[in-house]
Amino acid sequence: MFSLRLRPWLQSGFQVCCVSRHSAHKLASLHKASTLPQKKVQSLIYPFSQLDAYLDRSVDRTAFQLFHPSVEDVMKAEKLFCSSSTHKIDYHISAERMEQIPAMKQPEVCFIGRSNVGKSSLIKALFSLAPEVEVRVSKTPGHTKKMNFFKVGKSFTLVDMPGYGHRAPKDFVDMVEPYLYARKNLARTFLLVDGSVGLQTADRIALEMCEETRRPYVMVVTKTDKCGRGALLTNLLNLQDVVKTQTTSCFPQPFLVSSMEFSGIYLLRCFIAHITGSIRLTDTSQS
Ligand SMILES: Nc1nc2c(ncn2[C@@H]2O[C@H](COP(=O)(O)OP(=O)(O)O)[C@@H](O)[C@H]2O)c(=O)[nH]1
Ligand SMILES: [Mg+2]
Repeated sequence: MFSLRLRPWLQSGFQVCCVSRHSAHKLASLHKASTLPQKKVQSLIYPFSQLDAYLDRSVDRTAFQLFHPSVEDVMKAEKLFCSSSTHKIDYHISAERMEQIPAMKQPEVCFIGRSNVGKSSLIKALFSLAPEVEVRVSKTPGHTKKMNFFKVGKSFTLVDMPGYGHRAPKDFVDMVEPYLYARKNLARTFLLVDGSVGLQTADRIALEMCEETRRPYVMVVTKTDKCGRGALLTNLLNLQDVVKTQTTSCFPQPFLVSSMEFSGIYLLRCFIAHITGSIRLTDTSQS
């Protein structure tokens, strides 16, 4: 089913046009990735498809594929992540306190998670079609000490939050928590957990805090390239169980991403475009 839908789009010359002095990652655009074998392309777009075959038949797959846009929609969303003279993607401001952040009209999405979970790397991958946008990726935990705001044209703002946990609990209490409670235009929070180590105590605390705010949030499972399939599946099913039994504001579908291998990046772009009202999905049926 996938092949019938994917190939015509990828071969039709439908291209996302990005003009940049900096060179983009070779997988930044789905169109470029399409030169890879079909199965690989499918797992890059829909990472769950790669795990599906290894799950017991008794496991309910519905929650893993709630958001399953067509390739056409994924392509449409990709355009939004390209900078142009009329649609500038750029670093906007940094702030250490809520009072320092100006009110903004456009919807906002923020990325939270433990230090080193891969927040900045994920944002860098999302913005890889605009490689001139500077997103700092740290080698040492706790690098991001400020809330960093990035504007995506007039469509939405994306916020890289300071990490919590190791060496940075204060930043979290001082910045992240007040932001999650008070930010009016916050459309979605993305809570990142490291797929190679599974849910940690600090992740559970963040999850509880997200629940307390009662604002919609989504789990993103990072670094899916880093561990074996068995460990990833165990961590994913454990997380899924927690989401199902202990949350009310969490979107039931966890998003699987590898910023290193680019899997899940296209789907996440499409989800962000969708929930910020930046694109209208043409087809939400299974592809
Ligand atoms: N293998 C692998 N490593 C990653 C991935 N994403 C981030 N990393 C590494 O994890 C470390 C922390 O990443 P960073 O994005 O700075 O985390 P942050 O503190 O949450 O912003 C860096 O050394 C990254 O290179 C990924 O998808 N796969
Ligand atoms: Mg960071």
